[in-house]
Amino acid sequence: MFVDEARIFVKAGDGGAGCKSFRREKHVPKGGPDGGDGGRGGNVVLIADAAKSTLIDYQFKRHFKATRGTHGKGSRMDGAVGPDIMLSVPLGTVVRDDETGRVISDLTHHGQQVVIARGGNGGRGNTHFVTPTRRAPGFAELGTPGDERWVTMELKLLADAALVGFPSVGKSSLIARMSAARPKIADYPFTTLVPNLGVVKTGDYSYVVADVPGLIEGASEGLGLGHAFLRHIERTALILHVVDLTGGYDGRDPIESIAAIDVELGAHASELATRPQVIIGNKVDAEGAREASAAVATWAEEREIPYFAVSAATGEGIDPMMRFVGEKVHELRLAVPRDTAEYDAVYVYTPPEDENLAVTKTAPHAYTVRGRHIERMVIVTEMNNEEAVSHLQARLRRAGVEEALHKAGAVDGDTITIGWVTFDLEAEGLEEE
Ligand SMILES: Nc1nc2c(ncn2[C@@H]2O[C@H](COP(=O)(O)OP(=O)(O)OP(=O)(O)O)[C@@H](O)[C@H]2O)c(=O)[nH]1
Ligand SMILES: [Mg+2]
Repeated sequence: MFVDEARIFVKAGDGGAGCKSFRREKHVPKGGPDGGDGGRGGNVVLIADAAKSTLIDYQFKRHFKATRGTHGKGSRMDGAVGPDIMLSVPLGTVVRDDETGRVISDLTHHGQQVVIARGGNGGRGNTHFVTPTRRAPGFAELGTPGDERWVTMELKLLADAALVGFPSVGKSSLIARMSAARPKIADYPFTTLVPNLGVVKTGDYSYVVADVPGLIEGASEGLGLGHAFLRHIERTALILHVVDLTGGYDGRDPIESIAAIDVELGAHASELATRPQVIIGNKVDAEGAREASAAVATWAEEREIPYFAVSAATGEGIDPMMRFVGEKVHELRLAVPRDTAEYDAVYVYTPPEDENLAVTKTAPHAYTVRGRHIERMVIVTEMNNEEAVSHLQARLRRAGVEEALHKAGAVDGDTITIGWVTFDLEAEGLEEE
């Protein structure tokens, strides 16, 4: 089966720590706070690149780690941001979060970007914690760690048009005529076992054509090579429906053949039944083919389906057909209601389950608090700094953590775990253990 797959581990850079520092001036023993912020860690970003055609780059090197942000310094000097790692992938790459199986993104447009691991935030310097009662904050925040995860990437064929039809009608011969692709061609059915892609250049346009293995009746139920190949047609805007004007390997009437293939397409997915088609009558050079072609032409005209009689063997009729397909593909591309903003904006993956505040009882008198923003408050706190810890307690209270704990049944003296820190629940708030 033609599935190009890769599984990689990505780790974004950690955020740098904020700085705790005070201005030094002549005659002023302790000036105001002036600690700069830590820099953000580098993201790991996937970028769709039309020049790439496989995921082969990710078969060998499978670990990608972005650099951390640097720490803030005194005199309000912020730390440097860690550079992003850009991983280019071919168009048609579908990325999944390994842990949940959730699709993170389907990269279909050149230049489209997805942040698959976010760099950690830089901690805020002590200048941020000034209040009327705390003129000289003796703490700053630590940075947060960058995301890390395994992702699976799968390349799903992405072509503008697919050559579809019974075996041996000449699909591979046609792609060889139309492009630089050189697939195997032979006079027995199922010569082609994996799809071939070819780039066609004609007139003002160029487009990608797929030569898909032959379909047979029952393909939509899995017969022959069935679903595997029908799946590839799902993603093409135009179907080049190839019919053998000589009747082909089973001597069938061309019009019956067209109808039989249409039944399979429609049975596989209803949207395939209405997908724009161009009918290509191939082998017009062969004996008796011109009469058959005239009949198909009339049939197609009645249904307002474009029809071209061609010969992959002699090249007859190929050029006008290629030009027509180029124009049609162009028209279809323009017709796609494309929210370009969707592709211009960089999508940042955030697993939704990370976001909400949730309390779970893990043992008698033991509770765990989850939720990205809550864990983050704890992560950025220097636990050996009393002032920082009391600031954390106030934040947790404001975020509703104590209320949620009491609702879940926690009582004073119970053990509470948030991130990697354990507290005791006390009347006056969470006390570090
Ligand atoms: N006379 C004639 N024969 C052709 C033409 N095009 C293809 N053939 C022959 O038809 C046979 C099948 O061609 P392929 O291109 O392998 O057909 P296919 O549709 O790719 O077949 P599968 O991969 O098995 O589905 C070969 O023997 C070709 O030489 C044509 O225009 N005229
Ligand atoms: Mg073939």
